[in-house]
Amino acid sequence: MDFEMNENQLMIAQMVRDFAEKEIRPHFMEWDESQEFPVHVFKKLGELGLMGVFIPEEYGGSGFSYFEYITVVSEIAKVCGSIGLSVAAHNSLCTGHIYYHGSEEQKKKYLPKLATAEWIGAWGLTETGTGSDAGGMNTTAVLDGDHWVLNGSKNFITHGKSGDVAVVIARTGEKGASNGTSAFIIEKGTPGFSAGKKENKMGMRASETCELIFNDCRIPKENLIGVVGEGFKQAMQILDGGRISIGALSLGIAKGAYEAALKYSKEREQFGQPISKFQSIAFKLADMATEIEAAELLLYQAAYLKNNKKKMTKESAIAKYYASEVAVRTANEAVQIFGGYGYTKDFPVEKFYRDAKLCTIGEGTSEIQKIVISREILK
Ligand code: COS
Repeated sequence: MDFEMNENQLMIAQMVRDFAEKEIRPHFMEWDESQEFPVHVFKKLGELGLMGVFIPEEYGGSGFSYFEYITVVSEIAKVCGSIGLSVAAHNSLCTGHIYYHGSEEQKKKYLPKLATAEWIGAWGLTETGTGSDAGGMNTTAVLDGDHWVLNGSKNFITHGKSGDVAVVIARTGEKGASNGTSAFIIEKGTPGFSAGKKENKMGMRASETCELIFNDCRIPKENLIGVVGEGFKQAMQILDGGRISIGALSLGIAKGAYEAALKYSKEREQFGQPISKFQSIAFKLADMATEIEAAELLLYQAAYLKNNKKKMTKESAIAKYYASEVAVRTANEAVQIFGGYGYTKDFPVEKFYRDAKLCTIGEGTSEIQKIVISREILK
């Protein structure tokens, strides 16, 4: 395996860095404070082809591999985790679900709009009572003539309010049965479909998280994705890929925190010398650098398998589990290196610290990743 970034990745990394410096860095704290979801930023990212990173050009996307996808998400997250999270959720979940499991008609109808960010996508699996136990969902979809009728609600949905279209998994069969759920496409404005409470979060505050409510929501029969009963398995496959992007998000946050701490440690003087000269600080930096490089290699391993259409359930879970825990550890040590200043909002590390925590929870907690990994090992 080639460990160098390919030419495309180098070009994309530079493009994303330039974009993030100009369009994100000047505003990210303001969006964080006010919990504003800056839709206009995603429209611009769409113009750059970053909202349909792995969607083929024939459907309006960039047609890149997962290597480029890791570059996009991690470079954005080095500046702002919230924007990185929304890019990851839009690409992997809603857009990815329609691309990997939708019919040709559905792909032609929705992907060009999603890949260009004309439409923002949401994806609904989780419910109030079913987070880790995703298969136990209570939202139902019942066939009535030419329509499916949905009732229930989905929780913690990225772009739940601002999303123009959502892919939603609902119960169509027996509760607990692995073939008891199906996936549907639901457009904003459909009668009976609305957004509920917006969450007030610790971190990732500029990435909108909202409830979806279905009240006798009737959608055309053809909005079913794939066949009846496939919803849970489709969702698991989508999460296999999505976990690579959350790993990339974690990697970006860890790199952002590490780079800030490295720079500060060389500038900040105590006892007559830069604090980087003290072994206690230098060793923290050594640990951070080691773990970041290990996380990156794990991510590229999972991406390599995904690019080659090989099963990567275990590898993506390992990469996501490790990278997200590294993000939390690295951000924690970065705050420590900044000392009192790290605890203020004048420096970026407190935000990396708050944002990083989501990565060990979203798209499957670290504990769920360990279930996935151990089941794969013990099969
Ligand atoms: N790819 C394809 N199929 C998969 C799969 C995968 N990665 N993982 C599971 N399946 C299949 C299984 O093979 C099984 O099929 P059969 O019944 O035909 O044998 C079926 O799905 C049920 O799988 P399993 O028995 O493992 O389901 P569990 O209810 O035990 O759940 C976990 C498994 C815990 C792994 C799953 O519920 C999960 O990932 N939970 C976390 C959800 C999550 O990440 N939510 C965050 C969303 S934020 S966007």
